[in-house]
Amino acid sequence: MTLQQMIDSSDNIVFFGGAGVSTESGIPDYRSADGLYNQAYSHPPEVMLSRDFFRANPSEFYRFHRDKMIHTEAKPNAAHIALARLEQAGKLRVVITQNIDELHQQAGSKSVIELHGSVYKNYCTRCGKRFGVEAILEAADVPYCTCGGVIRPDVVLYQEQLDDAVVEAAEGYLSDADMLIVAGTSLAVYPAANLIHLYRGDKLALINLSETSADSHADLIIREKVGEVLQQLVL
Ligand code: CNA
Repeated sequence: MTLQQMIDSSDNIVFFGGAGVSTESGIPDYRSADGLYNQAYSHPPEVMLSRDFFRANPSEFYRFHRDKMIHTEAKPNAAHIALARLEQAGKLRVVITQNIDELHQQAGSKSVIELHGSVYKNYCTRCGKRFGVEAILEAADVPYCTCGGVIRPDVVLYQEQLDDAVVEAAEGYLSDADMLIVAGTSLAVYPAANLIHLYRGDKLALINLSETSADSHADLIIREKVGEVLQQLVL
């Protein structure tokens, strides 16, 4: 079956994506050749974006976070737009994303599960007050709340657990799906990557430029750019 045929015969599709969905919007992923793992930093991203590092070196954490994780100029690309259309057409139930950039919502997707949170949501670690991304961008160094507490992004840092309710919602969609599209993710970050194994159907389409650990489970593998692939779909 082609991707088009799989989609034509489905009406309960789940899309599971990662940083590769946003590279065509100009946001680097982690593990591609020009991804963040291959740029010179004092530590790899999983150290800089860990809870211990945030607590010990908040200033350095925020330098990296502002520089590499916040992309307010980025616009949704063909992949985000095609997925929003698939949802409007009644075919796609949910986008489950590891991304923290809100580009799916910007493209018009209503049903989005953010496994790792969003850089646009932030809160005070002392009083809980909520802040937008401006509080982070406008601060010269570590952003502080008026109560004196450090503000942190509402993203799941390395060494932190995913939110139970968020995971349960993703699990429900994946176990019910009649088709699963996995795209733009190396499937190297756990526990998120394990979730796709809850899908039990026979239409698992994998769109990824490089190999993943789920290739042997896939019913269809497309090694092309996800935006270019999805924009060719006829809905
Ligand atoms: P990753 O490990 O960097 O893997 C990305 C995968 O996408 C690689 O296998 C690439 O080959 C592939 N890829 C890159 N561009 C494309 C493309 N145009 N079409 C198809 N495939 C492509 O990223 P994961 O998402 O798997 O890792 C999970 C981390 C990365 C999550 O915790 C994210 O929060 C984090 N992250 C998010 C963003 C973002 O929000 N845009 C950016 C960078 C990292």
